[in-house]
Amino acid sequence: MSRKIIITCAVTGSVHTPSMSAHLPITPDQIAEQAIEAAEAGAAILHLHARDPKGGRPSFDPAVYREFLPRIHAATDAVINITTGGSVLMTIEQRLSAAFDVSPEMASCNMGSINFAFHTMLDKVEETKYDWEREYVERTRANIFRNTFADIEDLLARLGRAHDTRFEFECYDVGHLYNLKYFVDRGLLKGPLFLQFVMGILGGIGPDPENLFHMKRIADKLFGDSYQWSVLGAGRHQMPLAMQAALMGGNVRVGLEDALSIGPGRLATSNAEQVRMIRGVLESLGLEIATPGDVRDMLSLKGRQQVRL
Ligand code: KMH
Ligand code: ZN
Repeated sequence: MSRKIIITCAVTGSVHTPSMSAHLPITPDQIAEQAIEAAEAGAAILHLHARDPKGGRPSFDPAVYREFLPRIHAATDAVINITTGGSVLMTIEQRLSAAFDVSPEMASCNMGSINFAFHTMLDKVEETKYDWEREYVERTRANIFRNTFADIEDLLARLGRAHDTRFEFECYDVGHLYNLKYFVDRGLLKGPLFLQFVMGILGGIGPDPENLFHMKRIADKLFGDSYQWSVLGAGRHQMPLAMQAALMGGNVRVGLEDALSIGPGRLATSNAEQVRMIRGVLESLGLEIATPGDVRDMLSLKGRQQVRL
């Protein structure tokens, strides 16, 4: 039997702003429509953030999440994965509020504090659509994306153990693998683990192919064969790193949260376009695409009936 590969689609995120691409979903309708289309195209996991419908700022408001999550839940079988990273301007409690409200099958868990900077992203945009955009990206120059050991321990207890939510463990550098091992050794989380190697963020590990080999080598050493892994390459590194991951036995994450383009100089017109592109590549390599049901088995998820939607 051929290996089944998980496609995660990260639909909108909090890095990009509306002026960077007209195709970035902002309103609840747009987020729901693009997420549903991405699931139909083959994404088994949908990683979701919310945005203020007026102006597109990242939002933590559970009420805004509730304007699109029930529609996605009703229209697809996809595993809903809610961010706990939120955005650079949110407090830790704000970042967690939607996940506590919805009790999802999966949520992100960021494995360490880093400089997470994207202050150059609007350099080539002459005029922004909204006032907040320039100040927002500029603030990331001095920002620390906070995920201390205490923060992570709290998240594992209050969401992992209390809600039986499993995590997409986002590892932005090799040290984050050791941080995860610290929690595994203390029995603070349940397997099977799902690691997301995040590559190409300014402040994290670079998007070089040899870094992916190294991350994988160290993860093998720390976790043996008791983990699943995936790669998220930022910007133009998205597709090349996804292809490398697939060839190395890993899973892939695409979506407009991480990259707005679909090729040199060409904006993706939707999340589904990226999903269809990587799916075509994977199938041409003889790989089978995991269904949401496969993912529930592979990651021992609690099931969609347990989600409060
Ligand atoms: N956009 C990714 C690089 C989260 O949502 O928790 C970071 C991310 C964090 O996905
Ligand atoms: Zn995210």
